[in-house]
Amino acid sequence: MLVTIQAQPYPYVVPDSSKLALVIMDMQRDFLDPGGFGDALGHDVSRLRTIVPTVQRLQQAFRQQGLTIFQTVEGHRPNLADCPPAKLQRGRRDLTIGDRGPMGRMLVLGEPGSAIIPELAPLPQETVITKPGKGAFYNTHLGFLLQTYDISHLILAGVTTEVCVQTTMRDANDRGYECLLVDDATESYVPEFKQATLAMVRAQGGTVGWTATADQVLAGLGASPLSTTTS
Ligand code: TIU
Repeated sequence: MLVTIQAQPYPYVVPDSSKLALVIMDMQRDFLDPGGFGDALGHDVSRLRTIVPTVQRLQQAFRQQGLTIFQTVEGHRPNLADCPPAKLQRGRRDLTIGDRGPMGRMLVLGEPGSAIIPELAPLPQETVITKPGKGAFYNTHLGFLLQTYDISHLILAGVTTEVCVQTTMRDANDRGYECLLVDDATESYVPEFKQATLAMVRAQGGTVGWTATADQVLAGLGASPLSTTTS
């Protein structure tokens, strides 16, 4: 099915919906819940919760149409062998990666804080990419899986807009993927960083890709913009 989404800076056209994937980034407790990594960085994590219903609507629409969904989680092995010292030492806070907080060791895979929030829990057949960096391609299988499934168009959602989402979108763009960032399904701890990222993405005729609202994406998919979720 041809998909046309009324996006900025101009319509986003997907030749066939089978080539499209939704990439939901890092909606994990470490970033969204009090006591996690985002909190330890000194942020008000409640800001990020506001997008959950919108991300759920996208997730539900992709599921209903049988389209591909990837989720990502930022986290490291328990021995932190995949966490470069430069990343470990960054932040200069009391608590850092690997330290024990109320949700277990921060940004360590398998700990409670590394879990995707229950509202967006993946189905068993959906792929979760664990990643040691900010971008979803670095040291992961994402590129391999996108090639395997012949995906060329990525719809991005999740957190944080200017860190993991933007890094991934720029990297995907350089790799030849056509990327659209859903502006009300991504959020930042710093509102102006989100707005700046959206503006940068669509500047220069879409130098990194497109932006659109979730309603515009759902309308393009032929899904009801008003569809709600029961979970
Ligand atoms: N997922 C993601 O964006 N990781 C971060 O570390 N974000 C910050 O905003 N620090």
